[in-house]
Amino acid sequence: MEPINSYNNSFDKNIGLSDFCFLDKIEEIDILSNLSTRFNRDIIYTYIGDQVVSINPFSKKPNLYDEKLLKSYQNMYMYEVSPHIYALAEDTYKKLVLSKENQCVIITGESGAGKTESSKIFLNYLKNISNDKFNKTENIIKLVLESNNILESFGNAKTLRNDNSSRFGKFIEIEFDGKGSPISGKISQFLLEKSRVHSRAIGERSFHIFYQFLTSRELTDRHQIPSDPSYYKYLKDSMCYSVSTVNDTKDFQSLIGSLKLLGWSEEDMNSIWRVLGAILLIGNIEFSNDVEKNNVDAVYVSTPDTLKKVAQLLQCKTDLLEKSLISRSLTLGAGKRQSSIRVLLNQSQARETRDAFAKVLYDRLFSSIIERINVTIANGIDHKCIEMSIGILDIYGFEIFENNSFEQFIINYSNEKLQQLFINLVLRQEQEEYLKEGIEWKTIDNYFDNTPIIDLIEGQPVGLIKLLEEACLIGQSTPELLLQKFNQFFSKNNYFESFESTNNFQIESKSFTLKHYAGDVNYNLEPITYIRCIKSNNEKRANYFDFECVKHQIKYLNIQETIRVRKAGYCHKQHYTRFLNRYKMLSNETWPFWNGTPKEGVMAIVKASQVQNSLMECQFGKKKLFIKSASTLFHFEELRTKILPKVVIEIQRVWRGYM
Ligand code: AD9
Ligand code: MG
Repeated sequence: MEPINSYNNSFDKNIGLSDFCFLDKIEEIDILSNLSTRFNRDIIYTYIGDQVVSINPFSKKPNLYDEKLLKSYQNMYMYEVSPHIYALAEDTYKKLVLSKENQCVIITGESGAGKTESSKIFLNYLKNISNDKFNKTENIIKLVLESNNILESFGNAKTLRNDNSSRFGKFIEIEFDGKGSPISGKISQFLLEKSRVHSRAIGERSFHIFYQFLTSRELTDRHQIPSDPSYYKYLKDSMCYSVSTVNDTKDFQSLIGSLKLLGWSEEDMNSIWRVLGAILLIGNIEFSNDVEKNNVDAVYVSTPDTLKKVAQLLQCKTDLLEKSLISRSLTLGAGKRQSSIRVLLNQSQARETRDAFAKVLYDRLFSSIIERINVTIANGIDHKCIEMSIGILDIYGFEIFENNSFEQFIINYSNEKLQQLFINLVLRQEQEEYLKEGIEWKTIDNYFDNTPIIDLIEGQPVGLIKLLEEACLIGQSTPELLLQKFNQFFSKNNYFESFESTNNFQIESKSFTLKHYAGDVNYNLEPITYIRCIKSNNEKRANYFDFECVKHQIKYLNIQETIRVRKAGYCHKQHYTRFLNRYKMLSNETWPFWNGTPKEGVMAIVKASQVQNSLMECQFGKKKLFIKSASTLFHFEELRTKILPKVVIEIQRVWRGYM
């Protein structure tokens, strides 16, 4: 492990450099070599200025997170300590308290890179510092971490890429009062992959909760449903029931503990189990053609016992449930002439309705659980007491499977948007600001810009989403027609390619490929502050650094260009007036009163503070001061902390003189 205070710019061949910005050459090989040197020494974190790059070791490193180490990050600055998510969490908290402005941490990386684990490590740090500072035993962050446990049971699943893959995006906000004490929290969820309830790739599982629930014989007996997962069609189809790295029995006990801690009673929990049991059994409902009634297309439920059991679990009438599965209502006319009729469904329509029903039930269950968690962690706090917040965004990572459907399209589109935000904030706007402020700067523009692919997806009036939306509204569209439309508009687009193929079973398949920033993905049209996380290998092998796999991620995450901008750029910028107000006591010229321009005042402060290498470290823009390294920023902060008691005494003396 790296010594805690090993943040320095001298190269140590054993542990590499703690900040990529210290690299002399920023070629891909230099980045990879630094990363692998550190990885082989069990050092998984490296800075790029104020960003943390984390590389997933796929093995537990308890020493890296023990309490003693955690405590050693408290009250330290990022530049004083070895790279860690704890350092970023401490820095984020410090910035929150100092600036009284909301902070946000965005965690990116592909599926299985370690985003969710990083978000928990970050929260764990905040939990501990707020415990120490505010002496609260049951603090709000502890409740948020418990809630996370619940959300992972209901929202995570084993995929081919990650045994505990988040199948939804979440934004966690910890809300603070003016003193920096966490008093409340909020969780927002996006894009739950609800189709996982009825279908998924072979070798993957549905959401963890189904398998966890079935481990409890007591509960399955109580609700009189089979406990064998293979009984349920929805679980059977993907042929995977257990995962070597997951202990469903233990996880279920831990889930019950979290539910109780967050205030769920036995009765509340029973309603969850009833809905879960119903969803599983809905998948076993089958339909037959109603030949007797001479209507060959119309269907009836051919598994009446299952239907009855589902109705019993959902506490609804069996005949109404059947009616809603085998028919749909159609509204005709408008205004006073409006009337509705029931249209009977054929077999495939009834099956689609059944699966949609299971999907919606699960989605509502998930949303209702989050709503309830939010009530608990809102802590009954009056909104007026909330002055600032730290937000942590953890969405599911970029995915490329053999079979990619609508879900992957949406997941990858979200990741493109995040990548665009990163490019805009860190690479584009940062450089534009230097130029606007008249700072000497040589533009770095050879980064991977993903604007063309985003334009292709969300373009107006024609983009893939727009055309997809139109096809859904028309209702009569087919994969063939949709692909024709896509081709009509995008056949010459460099980021789009379409395919029509026939497989061994003579089934024609329609698909298209998008050239995403993270790689090419073939989508099937047929129905079937950053913390940058890197996966060390694709096989989830412990402590194994796969050069090609890491190299690919370094490229598309724009790590090389980020280092260039961060290394040559400025870690901090502040409006002159704000800087002057905060640090005016550092110069006799500006303290206690300053009559010149804010820019001249700031120049006087910088001069009086004897910043080392001040010509390099501080650049004076038109409206703002630009500071090159974190250590210089903290130099001002340390001087201020030292001088502040004297200033307070002086103010008191002047005050007494007036009285
Ligand atoms: V996904 O987009 O939700 O599919 P994540 O969230 O990026 O993905 P996750 O945090 O779930 O990945 O990490 C995947 C697995 O890698 C975890 O279950 C751990 O077994 C392993 N992991 C991740 N980070 C660490 C770490 N810092 N130390 C040890 C880790 N193991
Ligand atoms: Mg995750």
